[in-house]
Amino acid sequence: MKLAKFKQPNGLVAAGIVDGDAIQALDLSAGKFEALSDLLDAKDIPAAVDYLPKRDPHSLDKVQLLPPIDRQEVWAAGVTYKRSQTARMEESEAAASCYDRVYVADRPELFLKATPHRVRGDGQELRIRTDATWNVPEPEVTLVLNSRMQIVGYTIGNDMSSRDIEGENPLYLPQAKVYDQCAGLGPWITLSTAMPPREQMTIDLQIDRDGQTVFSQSTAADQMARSFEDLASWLGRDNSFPNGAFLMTGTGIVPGTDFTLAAGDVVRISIAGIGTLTNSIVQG
Ligand code: DO4
Ligand code: MG
Repeated sequence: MKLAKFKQPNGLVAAGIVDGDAIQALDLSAGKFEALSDLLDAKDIPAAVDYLPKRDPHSLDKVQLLPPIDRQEVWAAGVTYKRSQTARMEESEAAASCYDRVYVADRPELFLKATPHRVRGDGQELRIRTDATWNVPEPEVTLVLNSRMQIVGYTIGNDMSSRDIEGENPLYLPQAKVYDQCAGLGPWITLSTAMPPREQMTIDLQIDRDGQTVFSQSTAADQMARSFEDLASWLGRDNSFPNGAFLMTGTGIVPGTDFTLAAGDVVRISIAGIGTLTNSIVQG
C-alpha cells in the first residue's frame, strides 16, 4: 500500500492512496485523523485506510504530489556505507579520523536534517546554497517512523549536501546540510508490509544536464553497515517524536571529487518497492 499527499485538481491538499497510475483522496476526518502523520500512527494502518471513505480517483499525472510530511522532523544518519566513509575522508584531511571512527563505532552519526518547510516533494525544486561551490545529491532509503519509533513505511530521501562547506570544517555540517529546499522526500510512502527485503532494495541515482546523463550509479541497501532498526533505536534514545519522524539512512553513492551539481540539473532517485523521486536543481 502506498500513501501520498497531493494537491487535488480543486486546489485542496489531501492524503491519498496510490494504486498504479491513479490516486484517490482519503477522507481522514472519518477516522478522526487530522493529518497523514496521524494515520501513520494508527495501530493497523491498512485496516484504518480500508475503513476511510475514498473520493473518485485522479490520474497521477494530473495532480501535484507534495512531500508526504506534516509535522515530523527529518533526521539523517551519516557514514553508514563504505563509500560515504571514503568520500568524507577525501573531503577533509583534518576530519578524516572522525569519519573513520564513526563508520565502525557502536553509536551512529545522526543529525537533524530538516523541518517540514525545508522539504520538497516529487517534481519540486531543490536548492544548492549560493555560498557553496561543491554540491551533491545523496540518495537515501528513508524510514518513516511512528511516534513509537516503529518503522511503518519507507520513502525516498535526497540529503542535499555542500561538500566544500562540510570539508572545510566538520563543525560546519549543519550549514552544509540544513537550509531552504535542502531535502527531497517522496514521491510517496510505501508501507513496510509492501516493501521488498533489504537485499532487493536497489538504489539508483541519475543526474541529467541539458538532456544528457552526466552521472549515474547504483547500490543496494544491503551494502549498509548498520540495520534500519539499529538506526531507529539510536534516534529514539532519550528523544521523543510525538508526530513520528523521517530518518534518512545515509548514502552509498557519492560522485567523484570532480563532480558538482549545477542549476538546471535534474536528479532522479529510484528505490525498488517505492518508485522514483525527481527534482530539478536551482541555486539562490
Ligand atoms: O558526516 C557527514 C554526513 C554523512 C552523510 O550525510 C551520509 O553518509 O549520507
Ligand atoms: Mg547523507
